[in-house]
Amino acid sequence: MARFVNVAIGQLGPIARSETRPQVVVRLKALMHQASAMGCDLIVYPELALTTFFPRWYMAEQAEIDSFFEREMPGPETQPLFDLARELGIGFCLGYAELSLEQGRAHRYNTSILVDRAGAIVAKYRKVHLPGHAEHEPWRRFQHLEKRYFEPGESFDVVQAFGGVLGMAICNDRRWPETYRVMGLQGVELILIGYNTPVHNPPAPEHDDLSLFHNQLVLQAGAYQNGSWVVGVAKAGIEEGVDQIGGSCIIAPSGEIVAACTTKGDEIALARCDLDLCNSYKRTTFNFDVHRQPSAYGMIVERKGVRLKADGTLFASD
Ligand code: CDT
Repeated sequence: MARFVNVAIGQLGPIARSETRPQVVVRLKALMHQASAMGCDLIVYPELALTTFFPRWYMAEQAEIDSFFEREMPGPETQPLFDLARELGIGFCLGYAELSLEQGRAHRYNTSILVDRAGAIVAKYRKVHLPGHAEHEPWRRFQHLEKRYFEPGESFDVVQAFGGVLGMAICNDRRWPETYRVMGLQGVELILIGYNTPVHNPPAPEHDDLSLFHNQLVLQAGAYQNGSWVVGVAKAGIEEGVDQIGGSCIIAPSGEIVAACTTKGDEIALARCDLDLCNSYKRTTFNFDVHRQPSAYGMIVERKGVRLKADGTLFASD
């Protein structure tokens, strides 16, 4: 029996700092209604979808920082989204800032959850690759303080849901081949990735003109090299003076873009994802059991950064 998942991109335009959770949830619900009316099984929202992208500001007061975090999920302000999902029978993937109390200690993560058609959370992912910096750097036009405000997550797990094997990643994770491969090794068939990507990266302004290209490049490569569907969803547009890329799209296991948003505002785009299209890639070119050579890949996990030989010319082998 064919395994189709009708997936909607739930792209968001900018969220102002003054916008409240209930106001944002109204926007998320409007997109969910559209997705449901178009027969979708699942809608994917961006990273940190309940507030503005707050790591762009240095904040000294913990109480102010914590005002951007959710202490419970669902909480009173997000419950209406879960209720609508259950009523419409549609699943969703949502990014938010998570404040979790573990053995009396507060931990803060950049998190995504996967919610099934019954409104139950079936998977949670905490962002592993936190970009940016940990200290205030006033020379930048805007900050990127994810390393200050979040702890990194620890794993890329997958879950059986929506008739297939699903995984999540968040924004900067999509630039790293390890993200996709760890899930690929668990048989992932559909990877959901929300993002907030400024056009301008202060330490590397020479990349600015390439920001949309790099987005597509990594999403397409990750899909093809692991024989998986990939869904990339932006929070786009000029948010508090910072221009963020759009470019939300759905990539087939062939690496082809099959659906894409065309604006930088709240917008839906859809694809009928046949999970069985993964099979020919997973069984042939990327049959990992047959073709991978893990004994040649030791450095991937043994080494974090580049090390040169003493003469500085060749990579060391140990
Ligand atoms: N949110 C996020 O991870 N954004 C980063 C910006 C990189 S520049 C510090 C990204 O990789 O898109």
